[in-house]
Amino acid sequence: VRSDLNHWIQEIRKGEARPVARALTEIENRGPRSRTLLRSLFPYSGKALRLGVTGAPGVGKSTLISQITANLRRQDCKVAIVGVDPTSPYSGGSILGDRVRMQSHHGDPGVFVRSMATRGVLGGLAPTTADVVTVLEAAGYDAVLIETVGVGQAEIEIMKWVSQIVLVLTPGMGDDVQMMKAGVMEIADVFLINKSDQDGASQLESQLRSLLALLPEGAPWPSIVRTVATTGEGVDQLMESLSTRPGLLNRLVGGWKERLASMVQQEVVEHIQRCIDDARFEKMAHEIVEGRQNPYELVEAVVAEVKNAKS
Ligand SMILES: Nc1nc2c(ncn2[C@@H]2O[C@H](COP(=O)(O)OP(=O)(O)OP(=O)(O)O)[C@@H](O)[C@H]2O)c(=O)[nH]1
Ligand SMILES: [Mg+2]
Repeated sequence: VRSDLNHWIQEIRKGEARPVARALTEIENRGPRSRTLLRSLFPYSGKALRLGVTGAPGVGKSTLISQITANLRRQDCKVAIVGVDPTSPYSGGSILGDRVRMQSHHGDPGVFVRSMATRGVLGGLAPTTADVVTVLEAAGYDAVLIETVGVGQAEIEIMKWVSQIVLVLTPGMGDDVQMMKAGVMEIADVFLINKSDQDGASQLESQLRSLLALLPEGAPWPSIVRTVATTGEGVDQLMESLSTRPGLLNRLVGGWKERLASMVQQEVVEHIQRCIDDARFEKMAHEIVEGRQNPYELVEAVVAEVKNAKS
């Protein structure tokens, strides 16, 4: 079993699509081998450009990601694309549409496409994103592009694991921009006005500029870029502005260090829960209630047991 696992890890390290896909499934399901995989792969992670692309349905995120991918491929970067579907635990219609849009990269071994559901283990969401990125980085992808729809709490959680965020808007969204919550505005590194071939791009840009003027003094200034994702116009400028900016997110939404600490904390709790199942905790509570056990002694016994357990 051990050598099977080693073989699997070697295949992932070579960037072979099937073993990588299997590893992601194992992690999404929190399967029995997911921890061992992550532990072995972690040392090889941490090197990719992690880009989050978010925005309302239909603004052109997938088309844009396809263009960004083409741009990165010209620079010989290997690219992994992760589409996060917030609505359904199974691949919904939009994922199917993405398959079509990603067709131009079909058969290119340097591009890996994966969709993920966010529904599932409650609270397990953010660490899962971090874990998915760990696998993809260890598999040698130079860039991980994550598409999410909208900017709800779940998306913000996901975006905590990327280094830069592109918020995609389209002409005519001026009212939405006015309503945008401060928290959302502040996490975007780039405000992208896509579909700039349509009327109203300049108007949206001036609305954005007056809104950004409200950012607190000294706050890093996000850039505004116009694109036409269908033709690729403006994508070079986008790449340029991404390469010259340090990500805003790390400075604004809590620290990276705190995020890692809370991830470790959650892992520790899960580890303990795996060692001692709920039924036993139930039984312990019962015995305490009946006065047959001392809770403080029980805690010490549990801690000792966890210490001796192998993960
Ligand atoms: N005119 C114009 N159409 C565009 C542009 N970018 C994308 N589109 C079109 O907009 C539609 C939606 O594009 P997608 O890339 O699927 O948008 P999305 O944001 O990924 O959509 P969801 O994943 O469903 O939220 C498609 O028909 C695209 O061809 C653009 O710059 N100009
Ligand atoms: Mg899409």
